[in-house]
Amino acid sequence: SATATTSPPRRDFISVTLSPEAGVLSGYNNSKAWRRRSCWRKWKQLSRLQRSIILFLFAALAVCGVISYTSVGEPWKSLTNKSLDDQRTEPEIPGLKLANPAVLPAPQKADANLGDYPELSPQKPLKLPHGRRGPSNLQIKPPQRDVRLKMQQDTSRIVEEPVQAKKEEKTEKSVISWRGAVIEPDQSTEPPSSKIKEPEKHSSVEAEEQKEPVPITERQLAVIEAFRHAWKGYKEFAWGHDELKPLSKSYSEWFGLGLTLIDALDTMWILGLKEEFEEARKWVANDLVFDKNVDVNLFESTIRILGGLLSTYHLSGDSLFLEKAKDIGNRLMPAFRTPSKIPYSDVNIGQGTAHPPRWTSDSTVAEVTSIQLEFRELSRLTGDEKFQKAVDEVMKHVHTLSGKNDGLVPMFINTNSGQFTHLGVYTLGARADSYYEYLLKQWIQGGKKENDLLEDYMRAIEGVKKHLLQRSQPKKLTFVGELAHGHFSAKMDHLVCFLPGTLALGAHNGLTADHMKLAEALIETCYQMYAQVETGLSPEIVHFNLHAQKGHKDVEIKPADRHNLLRPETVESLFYMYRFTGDKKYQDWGWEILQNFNKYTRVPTGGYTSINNVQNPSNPEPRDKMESFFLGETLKYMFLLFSDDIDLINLDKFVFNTEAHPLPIWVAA
Ligand code: DMJ
Repeated sequence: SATATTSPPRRDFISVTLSPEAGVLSGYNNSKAWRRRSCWRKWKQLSRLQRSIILFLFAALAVCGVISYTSVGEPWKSLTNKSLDDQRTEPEIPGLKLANPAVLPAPQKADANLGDYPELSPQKPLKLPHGRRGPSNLQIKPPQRDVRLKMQQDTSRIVEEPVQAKKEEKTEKSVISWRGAVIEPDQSTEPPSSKIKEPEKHSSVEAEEQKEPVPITERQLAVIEAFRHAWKGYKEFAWGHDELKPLSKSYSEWFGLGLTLIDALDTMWILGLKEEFEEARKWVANDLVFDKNVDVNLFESTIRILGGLLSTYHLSGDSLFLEKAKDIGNRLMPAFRTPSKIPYSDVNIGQGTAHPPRWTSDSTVAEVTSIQLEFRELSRLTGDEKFQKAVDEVMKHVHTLSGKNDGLVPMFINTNSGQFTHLGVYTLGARADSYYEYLLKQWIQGGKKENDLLEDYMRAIEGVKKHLLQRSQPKKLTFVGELAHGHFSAKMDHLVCFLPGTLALGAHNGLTADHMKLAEALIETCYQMYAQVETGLSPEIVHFNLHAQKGHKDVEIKPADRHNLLRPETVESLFYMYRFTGDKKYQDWGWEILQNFNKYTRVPTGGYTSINNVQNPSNPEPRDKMESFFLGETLKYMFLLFSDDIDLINLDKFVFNTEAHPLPIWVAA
């Protein structure tokens, strides 16, 4: 530019003079006065521009300082508050440690597991959910939540904290809601490849509170009525005992531990029966004592008592139930003291001794492999690894055993040798059923990272397809038979009707769409096991006709098998099928079943009874016993089946144990 040629630009610069003499001459004179004088002199030697630049730099630094304080300060503040909070919420239960994070396996993405399984492919889109809804349907308004919970819910990140008893107590009021509808945000997991849309994430509690409640349906009200009727009988004639005998207006004992009451706790919570729940809670607090010289079956007491207490703890946030769960969990541990670590079937919970049945040293395969969800959860909650270690060891051992047939397991396992016994007989019914169910459910519980479980499950379903599936005549119903030493038998236990629900759950969690197809076929069969019978109630066991014969239905019933114990499996599967497809026919089928229970098993003075003859509507021969699973499972699944609220025990947050007690799915990152 012209200016540049006529008048050379003045170069302003800041010079910093490092004077070696200064130190030497003054003997490293570092006195404050000297430094002040020398700085001042230096400052005065600077040009005005140099001084302005320095002042500007200082001003800029000051502004940056203020900005960074406000943005960094808040998180620090909340971090500090959080740690104080944590300190305040140390567990109160004596001996109850904080959950050891090591117990919770590190989460892993679902698809990370799929690599090993070429046949695993994401499920094809199913029908979109029926009645999508936002909020939980709170029949009874939950108590006001506290501020801390609000803050947790405000965060969009979902983090699972180890549950701490005192923390639960502190937040008890805020977490408690009726019908299990308020689920702590930290109990959520990574969404599976679900075709049902995830509930919308709300950024504030206010938004959540504004969500429209899902109205309770007429059919749900009918279930509540049925439950109340059953409870009336139990309360009047069997309070605190194991099972109601509704005809003789008395009770029977199995373990003497109030089995029906404990099994029914979370059902009451889910149905919103507040008064009944409070009364039962009082019994648990004051009268439930495990220090008793009594033999209990490890499996039955785990799924009903330990499972029932754990799920009630999760739904209610009441640490009483965790204390009791811990007590019974510890008392069951002697069962694992065997040469093979395969547990004995029976434990004396007062004496701390365990033994196999009198006639054998074998245990039932389904029993030793269907206690894992409960013991693993107990470890997670207490921080005591011993529970999980014991049951994981069983699974690892069974995983490696020979004697399987394309993933199908025999029915017995020896507690000394650890080997399968009575080889060659394969069923999905009694003694093997829930082995298959728990393979999938443990995999889901643990965040879908335990590949051995998934592998065993996938193999087993392939084994079912290869060896046990057949079609009946005349309706060509797909059913699961049994294999005995190479011979196929067209016999199917009602117990097998858990399978369609389990298959659907697997498909919902990203397993192959074939499983859903099979589930659809099998649930139709299970429904026909009711529909083709005179009372509209299924017998315990059916035999399917493989060849068409004039005047014969698909289903044949042998005299010894025509009883009905009020079992849940078909209703359970109907619930899963409705949740995942939204097809109303499943609700209609369940409704028919409920009506037939009311017609043939309801005892006017209170309670329901199992019956001896489903083929005789004029005299179904009441057996005078109401099994605890009628309240624990059958009516619970009915209520959930008739609900249009996917948040009423959200299947992406909870996994049901084999006694229908929902336990949280551990968080996947
Ligand atoms: C229940 O105790 C459980 O569902 C178990 O897995 C099988 N038997 C009964 C119900 O039929």
